Amino acid sequence: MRLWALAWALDCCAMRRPLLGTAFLLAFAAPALGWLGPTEKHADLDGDGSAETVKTVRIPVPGVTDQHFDQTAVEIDATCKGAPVTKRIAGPQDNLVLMRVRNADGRKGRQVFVDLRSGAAARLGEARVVAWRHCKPRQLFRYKTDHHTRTPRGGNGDISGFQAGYRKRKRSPRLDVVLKEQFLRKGEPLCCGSIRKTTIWRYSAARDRYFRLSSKVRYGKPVR
Ligand SMILES: [Ca+2]
Repeated sequence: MRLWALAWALDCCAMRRPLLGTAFLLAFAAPALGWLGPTEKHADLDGDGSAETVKTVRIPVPGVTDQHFDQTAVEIDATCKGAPVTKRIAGPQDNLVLMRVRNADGRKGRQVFVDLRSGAAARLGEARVVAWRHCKPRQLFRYKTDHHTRTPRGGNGDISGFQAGYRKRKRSPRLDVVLKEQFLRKGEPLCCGSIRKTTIWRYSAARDRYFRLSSKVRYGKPVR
């Protein structure tokens, strides 16, 4: 069984296990409970020799006093022309699942990969690859489940989950993004969409962003 097929099998029906491949690194969602505390990373994002900071920030939910329900956004702190600059690059969602800083586009510096989730089972949310160019964030890849890719034939238009992660390319320093979405058939429980769509996104230097390279749909046995 291929790794991602195993991942899908484990992902079904709220069975979630961490799984990490060397050539195929995927983000696996943990249950979303709200704000989980600060996360911070330091890396040279624009390749100018000095480090920027990527951090989570707490976003209060209006009208809700319990801080555990506060949401999470991701920001970059940098120094530009001697002055501090802070820019939001992702969120808010309930919490952060994964934040990495890697070189994905082959240019100088590193990009921020984030996976943020919302909802009781953390099935929905967003994933992004964000570069820092000339003191501004640039969204190289942006996926939100409320703007999912086109529903495959037989789907009811809703998704029950997604996974996003990098995949190495042969003979290239650049990383592809692999997006796996689980679409629901009519009548299927919200946990377990049986239509699985895998979309490969590839970085284009000319466009300075990821573009959709290919999609593949697999129809599993309907869940009843
Ligand atoms: Ca820098």
